[in-house]
Amino acid sequence: MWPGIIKAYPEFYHYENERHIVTLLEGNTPLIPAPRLAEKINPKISLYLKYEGLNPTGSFKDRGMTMAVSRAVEAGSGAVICASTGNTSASAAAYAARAGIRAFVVIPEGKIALGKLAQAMIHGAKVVKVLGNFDEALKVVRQVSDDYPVTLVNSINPYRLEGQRSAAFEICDGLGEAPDFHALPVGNAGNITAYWAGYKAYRDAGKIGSLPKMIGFQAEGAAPIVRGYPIEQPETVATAIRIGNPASWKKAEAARDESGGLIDMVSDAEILEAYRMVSAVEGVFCEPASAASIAGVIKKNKEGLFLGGERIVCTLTGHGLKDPDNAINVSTQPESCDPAVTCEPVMRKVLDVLGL
Ligand code: AN7
Repeated sequence: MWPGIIKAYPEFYHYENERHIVTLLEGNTPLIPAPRLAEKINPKISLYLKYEGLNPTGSFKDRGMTMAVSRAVEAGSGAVICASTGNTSASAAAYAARAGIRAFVVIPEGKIALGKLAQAMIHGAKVVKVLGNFDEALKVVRQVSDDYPVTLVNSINPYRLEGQRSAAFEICDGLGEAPDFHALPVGNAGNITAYWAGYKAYRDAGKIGSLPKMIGFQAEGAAPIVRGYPIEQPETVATAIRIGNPASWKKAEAARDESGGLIDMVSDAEILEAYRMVSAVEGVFCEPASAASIAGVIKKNKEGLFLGGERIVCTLTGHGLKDPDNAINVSTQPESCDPAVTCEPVMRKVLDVLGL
């Protein structure tokens, strides 16, 4: 049985006492080949989707949270706190519940997807909405965790990124080597940092011979790294990455530069198009922020970055069910009909769509 990332990778995760491990058996997510999507983008590339939406709380955050909450429990902490655009709070709430400790989550009012809010609430976290954005929420929780006995579990907690490295390990295990390119969305910039650290650790352990180029994508309205200055009022439909001053800014730039990669931005329209396309063409439902990785690959392909023959992994960071509102908004709306009166509208639809 898969034991969760800490026990699955004993070479990379040390623990003193097994009883302190808090796990929901996160990790071991599928690396799904995406040939139909590749066909549409560029038939000469091989595309894989690391579907992180299949983690226990529906996002990659669980890989970091098992580490951060385990260490908090080990240190005798009775509470965790985080600021969040949604997924961190869902994960922190679930792992705190699992550990039997308290969770406090601070979220930007009105700007988090419905599923994520539901998760934090049902797991019993104390939720505070701030009339501000993620960056302001992060300032608040840093202050509170400095002054009171609550453990900060945002990605400035180093255990978070240590845990998130495990996704890179799994990809290398699956492919038998590192991919040529690794594409992912960039918000607070922790995940791109963690993946890069993971690939390097795997290479240093002799498990892979080469390293990927890291290609990260921000949303145009929330692209501080691309523009080179913090964004005071970040805006994007991809609320998960609506972040104007990323905590791991410098580390993400280091990952970009050391790997020979890039960090670019994609528009909301490009994000939503990729979001719809991967759902419709591959049957893989991710949240809008996750689709920034695919939108980025599409953009870079148009610019001629891929010569053919490359293996490209896109991390799909969160499950589409987190954000039902956006899914409904970008889709064709269903028609109504009263079967007691006539089945004609349904028949007409079938004939129409199948071209009969
Ligand atoms: C689906 O939950 O920052 O660049 O507070 O939820 O490591 O921040 C979420 C980020 C990408 C960006 N995709 O990752 C939070 C939070 C999804 C996310 C990101 C997030 P980072």
